[in-house]
Amino acid sequence: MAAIDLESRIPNNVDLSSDKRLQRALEKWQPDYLSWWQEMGPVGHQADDVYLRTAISVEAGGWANFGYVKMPDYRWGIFLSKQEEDRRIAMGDHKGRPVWQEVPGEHRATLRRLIVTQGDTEPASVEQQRHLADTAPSLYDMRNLFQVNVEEGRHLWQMVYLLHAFFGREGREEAEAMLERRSGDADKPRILDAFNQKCEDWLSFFCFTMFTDRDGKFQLAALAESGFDPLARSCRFMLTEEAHHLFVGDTGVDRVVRRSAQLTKESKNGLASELGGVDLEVLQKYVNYWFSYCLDLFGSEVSSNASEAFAAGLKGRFQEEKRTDDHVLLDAFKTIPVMEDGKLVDKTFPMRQVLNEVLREDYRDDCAKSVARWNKTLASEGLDFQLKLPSTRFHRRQGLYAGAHFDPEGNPVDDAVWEAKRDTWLPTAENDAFLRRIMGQVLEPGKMANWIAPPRRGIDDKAEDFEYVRFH
Ligand code: BYC
Ligand code: FE
Ligand code: FE
Repeated sequence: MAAIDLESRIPNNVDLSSDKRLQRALEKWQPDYLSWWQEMGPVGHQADDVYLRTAISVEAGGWANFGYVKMPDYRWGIFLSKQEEDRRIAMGDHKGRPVWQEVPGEHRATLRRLIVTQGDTEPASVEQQRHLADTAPSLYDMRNLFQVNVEEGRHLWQMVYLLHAFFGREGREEAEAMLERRSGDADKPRILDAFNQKCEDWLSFFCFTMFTDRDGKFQLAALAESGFDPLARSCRFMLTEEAHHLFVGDTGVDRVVRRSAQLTKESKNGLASELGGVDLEVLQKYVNYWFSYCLDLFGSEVSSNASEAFAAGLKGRFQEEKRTDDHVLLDAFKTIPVMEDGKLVDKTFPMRQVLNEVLREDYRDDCAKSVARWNKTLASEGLDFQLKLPSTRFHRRQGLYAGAHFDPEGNPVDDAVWEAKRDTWLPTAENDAFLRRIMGQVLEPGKMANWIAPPRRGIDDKAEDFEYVRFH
């Protein structure tokens, strides 16, 4: 593996200096990226010193290097995890053959589409989160927001490297287009729906990092199994950073849950909102909203795209190599309920056609573990309220269930029931407005907004009143 080159304009471990054409092309993209960051990155804090970690090596611990950095000076680099010797394709029609170090010609279009879709989500999330510092509940949280933002920026670099290095002129054009699309823009939206939704309050931010970044975990894990080795190695390293994003979301929701429980108990009528907190029923609605949008990110239950990507060895299942089946899946089947004449009827499909659903179920089970932890928090505060994940059929915009309405238990309901109930299942404009009212910015080191409990410990073991952001 190439040594880490931290001195060059683009820190990397891909031996960029030995490929002058590629290096020049990426150095040409770099100022465009930086202008995008200035224009669409965190608003109002580009000159502040933020206590950030920067990836400087792919060795254990080498990616957790802490220090004060102004965000535009963050060293966005390209890091691939170590090359595995004699690595073989783990699944599909080419199973057992050596992995590719170059793009296999016949799979070029499929691979490009996967990389572009992955890449597009990274800047999209930065755009969605750009105003959140204005209402940060503490310096600790503001710092975590910025950490997530700079790392999503680095994830874009990682995909842009692959496009530039392996896809020629088309790849360079795709890299430019990454900086032209805008989250929520009517004319040039981001590719996937959840990345065009507003994320303007901190409960939404925690749900986003809990549920949307978790889609990232599962998609990256599936691409980490890719037979296209540079993609697999990119995703493997990105996953190490992703763990912190998930921590921010999972513990963020948990802290809201704890505080809501406390305020519920203290209030006269058993409503946290009386004391400026988030009611647990309202919290449940945000869980419903973000979980359902994120389920859509897995694509349709029955998908020929997914089937082809698996057959070609480009995208595996979650932890493909740990599974004990044949990894070819030509003799495997899966039964899924489909809608027929307004009723759910079980239908059996060849396994390769329903791999999006297989990944979505693994994702759902992972989400359920966090919900169980939040419910433990509620119990430890003495409340018997329980949060629940809705059915994977609830409020879907993509796939088999998109055309019909379902209640959170997954039962089909007609339009009238849906209209009557939707405001009890999903956030309303009033809920959004209430969150905006209670969420004011808190800048004093060690202080925490009223609606959220403090974290268990600081970042990098810092004391509670550590100055995670120094303002200029
Ligand atoms: N919104 O066969 P189908 C992350 C389109 S998150 C809009 O059902 P397929 C991160 C689809 O593109 C991880 N459109 O789906 C998290 C297709 O369009 P075309 C991101 C959608 O292809 C937080 C058509 O519908 N990575 O990293 O099997 C912060 C039929 O598609 C949606 C990836 O997604 C949707 N939700 O699966 C920062 C990995 N769903 O081509 C970062 C790469 C589907 O017919 N992407 N469509 O025009 C993929 O593996 C696949 O493209 C998908 C879709 C899983 C997304
Ligand atoms: Fe990412
Ligand atoms: Fe992330």
